[in-house]
Amino acid sequence: MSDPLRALRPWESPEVTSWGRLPMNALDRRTGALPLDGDWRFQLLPAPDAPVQGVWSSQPVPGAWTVQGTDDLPQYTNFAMPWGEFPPDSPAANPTGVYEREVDVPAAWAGRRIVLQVGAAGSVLLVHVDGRPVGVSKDSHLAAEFDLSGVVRPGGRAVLRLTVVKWSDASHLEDQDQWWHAGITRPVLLYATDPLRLADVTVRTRCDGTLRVDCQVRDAGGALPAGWYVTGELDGRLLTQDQEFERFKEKDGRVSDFLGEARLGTVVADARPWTAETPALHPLTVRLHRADGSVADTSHHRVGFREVEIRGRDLLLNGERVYIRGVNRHDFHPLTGRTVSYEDMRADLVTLKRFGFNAIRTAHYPNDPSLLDLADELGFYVIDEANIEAHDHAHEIADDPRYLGAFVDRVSRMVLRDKNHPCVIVWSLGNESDYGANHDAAAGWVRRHDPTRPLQYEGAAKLDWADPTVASDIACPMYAPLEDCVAHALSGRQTKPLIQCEYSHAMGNSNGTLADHWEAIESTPGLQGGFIWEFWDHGILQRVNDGRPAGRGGAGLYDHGVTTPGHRWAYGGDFGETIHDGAFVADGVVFPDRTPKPVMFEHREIAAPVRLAYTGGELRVTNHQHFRGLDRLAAEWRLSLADGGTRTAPAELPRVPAGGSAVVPMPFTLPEEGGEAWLTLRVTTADEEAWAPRGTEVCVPQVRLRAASRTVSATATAPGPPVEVDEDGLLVHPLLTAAPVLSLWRTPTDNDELGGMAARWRAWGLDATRRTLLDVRRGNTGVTVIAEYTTLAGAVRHEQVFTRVGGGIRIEETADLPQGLTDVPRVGSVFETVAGLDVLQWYGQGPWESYPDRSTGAPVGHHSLPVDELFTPYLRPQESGGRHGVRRFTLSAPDGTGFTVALDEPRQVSVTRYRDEDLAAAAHHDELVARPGCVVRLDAAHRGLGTASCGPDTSPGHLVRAGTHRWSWTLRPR
Ligand code: IPT
Repeated sequence: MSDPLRALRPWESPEVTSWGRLPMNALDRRTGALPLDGDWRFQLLPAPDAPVQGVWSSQPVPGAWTVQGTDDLPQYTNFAMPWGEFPPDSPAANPTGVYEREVDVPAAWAGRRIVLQVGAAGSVLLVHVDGRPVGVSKDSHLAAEFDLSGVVRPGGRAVLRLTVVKWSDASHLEDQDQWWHAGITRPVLLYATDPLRLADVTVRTRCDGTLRVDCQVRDAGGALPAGWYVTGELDGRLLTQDQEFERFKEKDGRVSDFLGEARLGTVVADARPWTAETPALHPLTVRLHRADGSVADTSHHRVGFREVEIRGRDLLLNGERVYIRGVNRHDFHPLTGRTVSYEDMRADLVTLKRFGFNAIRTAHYPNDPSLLDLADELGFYVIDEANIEAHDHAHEIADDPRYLGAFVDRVSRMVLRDKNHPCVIVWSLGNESDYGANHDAAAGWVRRHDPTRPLQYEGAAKLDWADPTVASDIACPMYAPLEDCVAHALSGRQTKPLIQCEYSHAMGNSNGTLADHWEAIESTPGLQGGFIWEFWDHGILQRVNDGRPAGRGGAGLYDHGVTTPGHRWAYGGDFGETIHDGAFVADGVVFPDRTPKPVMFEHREIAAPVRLAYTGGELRVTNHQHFRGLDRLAAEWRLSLADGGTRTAPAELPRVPAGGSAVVPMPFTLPEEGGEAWLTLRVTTADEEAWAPRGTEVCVPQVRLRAASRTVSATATAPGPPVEVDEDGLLVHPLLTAAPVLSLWRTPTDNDELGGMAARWRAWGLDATRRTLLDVRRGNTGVTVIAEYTTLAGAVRHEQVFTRVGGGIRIEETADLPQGLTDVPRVGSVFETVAGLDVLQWYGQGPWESYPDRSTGAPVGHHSLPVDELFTPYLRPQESGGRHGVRRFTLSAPDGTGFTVALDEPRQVSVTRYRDEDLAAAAHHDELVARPGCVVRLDAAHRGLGTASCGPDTSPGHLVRAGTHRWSWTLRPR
């Protein structure tokens, strides 16, 4: 083969991490560059050594060809490799994209150094210019630069060819839990510099205002560039150059490889420190001058004064132990795969900010560089993770010397790129790759190069959370049981901060017990937070008719988490893949279009910057932030009375510093009557914030001012027509199309399925219990119906006592679950209504969906929503739409007809358009057909959600056990 790059077969050589590639640096060369984005000529070869044909199509750059009309479609696997070859091999069938275009090199670049930057391409990139081999690069999530000076001619036209090989030895290091894609996924550009140039700039700060800027200067000219110097300007203030030296070898007035270094510094007495709450950035300009003072090169930075330190078992930010309220984030978009725009990334961060998150782990590779710019600006603590996940072959690779270079290369290049971002507080060596010498080599490089930040690696930390010798300064387990974390913190053995790198798996209807985690974190020294898995549900928008990704043409074909007809959110297996991991790719806190799932509201409240307490008749407001006062927040009081509606009053937040609290006057006098009373402080932004307009709701802390008076529920029987039951003992009611019967089933959530509970419940037959009527006893004021429900773990006796009460019917129910039936999904009633009852009003927790172990963030109050908006459209249909702590609800039609149900105590209730069998029959949300009436479920007990799809189940207190369950409710016309 004539092409030497392809002849070398770099796709099967782990030792080859690059060839002809320039070193990574922290300079942003985008300004003044020539963007090469847009349509490129394209052809997809079946293998990297297949001949290039004369026939071209076109592909947009940046973009993944897997979602842009080719036959090579996305494939989802968690950690299984999509093919069987062992490392370092890859399959012979290996889609290879050849991208080509002409470039007109500006004539004005004569005499300058010309560099090509490819933002990201993978898994292997080969670069040719005018048929000439220029370079090779691996690492699908970092940029590669190539020096084209002398290769292209200023004023001339060059043909640029970028060949992207999909599978390689490097794929074994990129085995992350996400879709497999291929293409040139970040922008491509050409830029020019003076031969004398800044090669890198390293910014270091302390929170006392100390600034140190280390500049590396190189010259490509060959002659000694004597007399150069650098200057710096921070917020308009000049920095002084206090050190300078040069390293090079000179011979006959020529230098081999000139390297000059200069240090700039200052102490900014009034520096505003950078924190996630107060992300103050100071503009810094660094200029490289020639001897005559003219400027050869300039670089711009934004400096955040901050310091990270581990002291004992605390991670300190500017000396303060900050809680890490994190999420794992992938670069993801439902139309473009892993190509993400600045606006999209900004929207991600704005969403996170509005829901109380302050930290991001860039799972599991360096994210798009703009993400870090935005994190600096909006305020997030970032764990920057290298692109190493050898999951399927972790054990073979971690110690394989053929991969040693790749480990050091991937980690060091990330650090070199991102070191100046104040947002980056911790480096991560990667994910789920066992632990071996290759990790220690990379860790050694990081510790030497950047002693200002801790590093972490779960694979090393997990051996022993306290071992100081392993390559992890943080104990960063994943999905550790909360009891284990607490026990470690209390053991006296803890040596490192404990911050879970992944916890609370958000697959489907999930994140049960999140509040328990935070209660423990906020009360246990040594526990400091964690990163929820994960931000995105990675559903790719797919056309149902031809099974193709909708691609960029799908813009606007979804809304509020739901696709428009003819489309669906594809997950694993939907593109015809045989090896896949199904809906495990849909495990985020937002839908594929970034619509927040209900857990986001739970998180927002758990992270509330303002807390409310009511004890001993005293109302106390606490500022729960680390650095800010309450001055940029506004608030309003809301009083919710069980029997008296809602009242509001303006609230004045006390002027207390971070961590401070104050007693505030009670804003309302409670009426004598009215039963239960709840006081809510609705906190909003008082000013325009970078992440939210003024008036955006921030949290709604709530306290109970008065408990419900335990008046024995309206027992007074009333005269009237007798309660009617049919020959099967089923209630006959004009508004009900299916009478209330016992339900022991919920359509399994992803947690129920993957945690193995659903299989047990099915084995017991809970999804298909058979009801046998045992007895019907009619009395003066009512009827008693006794039935038996058969399960394979024993029969359940169910009794319903129907009594005529003032204007309605009271239903007292008892279910006796035999001992074999312990841990069932629910015990409760289910019935169906006539069509037309389209609005639900309720007094209880809301307005968003809540479950027994995910109900901290749903305040008690009077809520109202159309029935169609109650159901949460999880990608794979499952139990959803529940509301916790419901005391009373009304279903009504526009003409005012309908009925009200009053419950004996706060209960789990759901009103949806779907029976369990409807949900079970649908694999995707778009397959569901809404019934005209409502399916109403009200529960004596409902199992917690937990997170067992990957991690701990719900807590024992949220299991539904065997024994006798009693509940009662009244049904009255509206
Ligand atoms: C863990 C992975 O790190 C993450 O990428 C994701 O797969 C997550 O689980 C589950 O969605 S690995 C798991 C085997 C603990």
